[in-house]
Amino acid sequence: MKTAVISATGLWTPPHSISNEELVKSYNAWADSWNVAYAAEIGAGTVDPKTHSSVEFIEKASGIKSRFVIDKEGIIDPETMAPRIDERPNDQISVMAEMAVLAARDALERAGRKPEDIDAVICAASNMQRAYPAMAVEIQNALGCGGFAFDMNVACSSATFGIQTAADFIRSGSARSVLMVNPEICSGHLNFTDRDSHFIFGDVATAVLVEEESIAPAGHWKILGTKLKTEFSNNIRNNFGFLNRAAPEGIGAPDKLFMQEGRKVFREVVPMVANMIAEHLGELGLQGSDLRRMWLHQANANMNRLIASKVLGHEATEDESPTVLDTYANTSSAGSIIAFHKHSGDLKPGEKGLICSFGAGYSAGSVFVEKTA
Ligand code: CO8
Repeated sequence: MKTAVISATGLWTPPHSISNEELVKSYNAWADSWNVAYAAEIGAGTVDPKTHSSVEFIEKASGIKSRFVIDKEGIIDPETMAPRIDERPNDQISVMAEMAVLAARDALERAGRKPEDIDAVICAASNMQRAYPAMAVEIQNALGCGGFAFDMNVACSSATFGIQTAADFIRSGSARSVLMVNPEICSGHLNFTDRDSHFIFGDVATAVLVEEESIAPAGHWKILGTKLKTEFSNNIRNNFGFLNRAAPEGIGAPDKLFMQEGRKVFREVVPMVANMIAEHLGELGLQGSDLRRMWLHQANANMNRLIASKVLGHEATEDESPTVLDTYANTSSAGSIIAFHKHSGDLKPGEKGLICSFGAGYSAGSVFVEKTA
C-alpha cells in the first residue's frame, strides 16, 4: 500500500473583519427596532422582547473576538442582517469556486506543483453554493487540473473526511496527487438575528494537497493514520434544501438557517471526540505525550481546552493547542486546517501532531501526522 502525505496547505482569508463590538452594535440596534415593531404583542405578553447581545458574553463563552467575512456591510446593517453576495452570471466563476481557487493556488505554490500535476479535486465544505455542477468540477476547470473532481459535505468535519478520502485514493493507487479544498461561506447560512449564535461563524477557504510520499516535496507531513466517526444528532441542523424552496416558511425561516442546541453539543461532542482520539492513539501505538501539537477544530475555546486536556492529561498551552478562533471565529471545516497552516512551521522532523475536527452529524475526524525532513 502506498503512503499518503500532506505536501502543503493553502489559505485565503476574506478582506473584511467584523469585531464583536461591531456585531453586537448591529444586533442590538436590530433587537431594539424589533421590540418597537412588536410593542403591542410584547405589551400583551404574547411574545418576549429581544434582549441585548454582549461582547463580554461572546468572548467568555466562545473565545471569539472577531471574524472575517465576504461581505461586511450587509451583516452589520440592522436593516439587512445578512451578507449581500450578488448572484453571478453563469459565464463568471462562482464565489465559492473563486475563493477555493485562491486557497488552492497557495497550496500548489508552496508544494511547487502545477495544476496539471493534480489527479483529483475534492471540494469538502458545510454548504455548497448550488446543487450541480459540482463546485469541485468548476474549481478543477478554473485551476486547469486534469483527472476528476467531486463535492462532499460532512459539516465541520468535511476537511478531515476529505483528507481521509484523498489519502485512500493515494493508498489504493487511484490518484497520486489530490487537492482537497474547503471554501466556507458560513455567513451565508448564519442567522444574524439569533442572539445565541449570531457571533459564531466566519468565512474563509483552505486547501490541503495530499500526495503519494514518493513524489512529495521535502518537509512534507506523513499521514500516520486517519479515523472518522459519525453519530446522528438533531442538535446542529439546517433544513435548507431544494425541497423547501417554495414553502411559505422557506428561505429565511429560522430552521432554514444554522440552528443548534449549543449546550447539548458542547456536552455530547467533547467526550465523543476525546474518546475517538484516545482510541485512535491506541490503534497507532501512540500516547497523548507523543503529540507535539494538536490542531483542533475551532468552534469554541472552552471545548478545545477540555478535549486537549483529556488527550494530553494536562491543561494544554497555546503552543500545544493553538487557537485561531479569536480572529477567524468558527469557520466550520476550515478551522483545524487554518490552525495547522498557521502553526505548524516550527515543528521539527519526527515530531507528531493531530489535526482533528468535529461538528454537525455529529461527525468527527482525526488525522495524525509526522513532520519529515
Ligand atoms: N449575549 C449575551 N448573552 C447571551 C448571548 C449573547 N449573544 N447568547 C446567549 N446568552 C445568554 C443565554 O440567554 C443564557 O442566559 P440564561 O442563563 O439566563 O438562560 C446564557 O447566556 C448562557 O447561554 P448558553 O447556555 O447558550 O451559553 P453557553 O455557555 O453554552 O455558550 C455556545 C454558547 C458558545 C454556543 C456554546 O454552547 C458552544 O460553543 N457550544 C458548541 C457549539 C459547537 O461546537 N457547535 C458546532 C457547530 S459547527 C457545525 O458543525 C455546523 C456546520 C455548519 C456551518 C454553517 C454555518 C452557518
